[in-house]
Amino acid sequence: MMKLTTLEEHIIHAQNKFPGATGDLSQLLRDIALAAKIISREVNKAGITNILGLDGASNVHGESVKKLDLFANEQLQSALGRSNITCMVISEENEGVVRLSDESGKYIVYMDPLDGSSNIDISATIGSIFSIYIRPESKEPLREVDALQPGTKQVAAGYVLYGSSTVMAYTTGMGVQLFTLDPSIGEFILSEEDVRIPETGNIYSTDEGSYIYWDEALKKYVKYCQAFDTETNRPYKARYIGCMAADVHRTLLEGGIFMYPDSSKYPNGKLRLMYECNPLSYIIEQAGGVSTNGSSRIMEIQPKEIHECTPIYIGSKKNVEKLEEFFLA
Ligand code: AFP
Repeated sequence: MMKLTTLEEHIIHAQNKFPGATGDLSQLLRDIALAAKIISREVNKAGITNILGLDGASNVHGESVKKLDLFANEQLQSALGRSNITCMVISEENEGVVRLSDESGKYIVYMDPLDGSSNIDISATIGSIFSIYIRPESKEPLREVDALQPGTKQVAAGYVLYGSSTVMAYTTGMGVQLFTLDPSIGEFILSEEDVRIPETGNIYSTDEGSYIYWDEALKKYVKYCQAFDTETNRPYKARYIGCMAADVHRTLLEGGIFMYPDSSKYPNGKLRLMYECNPLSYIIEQAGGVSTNGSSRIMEIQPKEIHECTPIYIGSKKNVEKLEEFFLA
């Protein structure tokens, strides 16, 4: 019989490779996984329990908030508050930072509790994204600025997708591990270890309906993707789910490129640096891919504010390099 490895076992095994490890990060990942299981359960019964739909409020970006967003936000925050190892949480759903009761906790966690919320009403894939930093050593009380660290300082990051199955991918800087939730036993089971993104792929993913707002270089690159060329397997396919975590997950497994550019509509891009772009960049880089804002590596951007936006081009090395040629031309 095939031996199954649970997420818990995998985390403990990884921790054992570091004799001095306190186990705090492992506990944090387990807490996130627990919240993910509860969110997954709720997502699956959302249609039946009438949890779908607007609750009438707006989030800090003026976007309408749905009940599942609030539920996911609460579940993740309460899971992170369980073990007194997280001092501060920054969530897409909260305007300011959320200080947890034990401010001596070692970790700062960014999260997008429910990415792709416009997919809720159509029962399409949504996700949760997380990114973990160490609180800087200081005798000063905890400040918001302590959370403004570049993505290169992440100690762990990952996402959970609630799709045709629930999957969780995470990295602690030692490759990307992928798990699938078996709902009958309530366990995330290892489905792929050390996932590698294909070096090149034939899928491009972007909101092409916004073409009119784009720079010329990007327009030309997309025309390149659509041109016929047997040697480079073009024309590429276009795929766009409208949930970055899901689009990046497909890119991770099948290769290609995901793009959310700056444009005349969104001069700084629309996706959030700290809880969308950095964690997904960490995953993609750990799998051998590339992530840039068009001129710099996403993970090297020094953040100025917790909710800031950035353009992003992320995916297979060769695809992103080709796009960069168009930007440099
Ligand atoms: P929400 O989490 O607020 O629904 O936003 C999802 C998202 O940030 C990202 O996951 C998608 O890729 C992107 O927005 C979709 O944006 P467009 O609707 O502008 O294509």
